[in-house]
Amino acid sequence: MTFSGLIHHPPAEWLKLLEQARDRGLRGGRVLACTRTFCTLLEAGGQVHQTRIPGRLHHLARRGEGLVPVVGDAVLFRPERPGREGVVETVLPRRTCIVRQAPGRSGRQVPQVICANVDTVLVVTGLDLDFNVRRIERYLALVAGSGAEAVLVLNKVDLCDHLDQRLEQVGKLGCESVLPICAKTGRGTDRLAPWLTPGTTLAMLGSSGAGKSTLANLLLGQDRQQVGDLSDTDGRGQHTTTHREMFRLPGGAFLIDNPGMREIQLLDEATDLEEAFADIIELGCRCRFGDCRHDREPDCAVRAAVDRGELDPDRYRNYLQLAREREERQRDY
Ligand SMILES: Nc1nc2c(ncn2[C@@H]2O[C@H](COP(=O)(O)OP(=O)(O)OP(=O)(O)O)[C@@H](O)[C@H]2O)c(=O)[nH]1
Ligand SMILES: [Mg+2]
Ligand SMILES: [Zn+2]
Repeated sequence: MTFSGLIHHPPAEWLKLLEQARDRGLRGGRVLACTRTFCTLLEAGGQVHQTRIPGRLHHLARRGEGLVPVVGDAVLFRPERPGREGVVETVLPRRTCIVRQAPGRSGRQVPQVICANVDTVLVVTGLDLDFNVRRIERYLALVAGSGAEAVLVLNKVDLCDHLDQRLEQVGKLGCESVLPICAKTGRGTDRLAPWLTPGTTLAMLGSSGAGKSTLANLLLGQDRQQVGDLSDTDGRGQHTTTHREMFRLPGGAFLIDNPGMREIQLLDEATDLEEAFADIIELGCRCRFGDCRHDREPDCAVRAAVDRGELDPDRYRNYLQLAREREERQRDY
């Protein structure tokens, strides 16, 4: 068995490792769902295996010598036999990973990989009260640091009377693909087709209530994921989806539905400011000081661009805020 159908163009390294492990009775699979100790795997032939994650993997990971599986990972595993459970042996090197901040043992926020080997992240935002340009910008920065491509999905067009204005607002964020859709009826979702080729992996990120699971059900063609009911709440603080899970879509692409994220979890080490704010970095080359922070330094080309009206002041402020937060975190470590 290879990884065929499980991922688009499996890296040569994976195939080599699988080949070497075959003599030891190991096989390759992808993680559909997992807890700390158990993992549901999909094998190339379509077989699903329930496997144990041995303590050894956690030990090794703590020493920085290995990985503990997350959804989307490719692994080598020993299949179950009568009277014996299947076991995950190794996690194969990750092509990309999506990282968020999570409270660590000390209570301090630490980076945590939430899913791996994702080709495209759908940043899902509702065009209702959920809409917040600064938050979208943070999601895009998080994706920029992950190695995956970002597609901005503006959901609930049916509830929006001023789409043009919204499109103009997000137009300044530099995301190439912006898709207004209605996940409830499917309107506009055919434009997702180019990202749904067989073997590609998509993950959805966005606040609770943005409509991620509604979109997952639509793409799956069936109601697999429970959808939230916002009618009797203000739509905040309630997570309908509590587990992360990867689904195989009818066309052969994979889709990871995530629980909604809290704001704080967006600020993370992997956030790639340089990539997300490429326009500001470029302007910064013309500042008087090479290490200009674009704050109060004299002859700052970035501030000059804001003054001339060439750079959106909100975008500039958000950049300063994120850069400051990153600096503080780096001081903490
Ligand atoms: N009007 C309208 N409502 C929608 C649309 N898409 C989703 N909804 C509604 O929004 C609510 C939340 O949808 P979910 O799919 O559960 O949201 P979610 O992003 O999965 O939320 P969490 O699982 O909590 O992270 C539900 O009541 C959906 O019916 C849409 O396109 N238009
Ligand atoms: Mg959900
Ligand atoms: Zn400057």
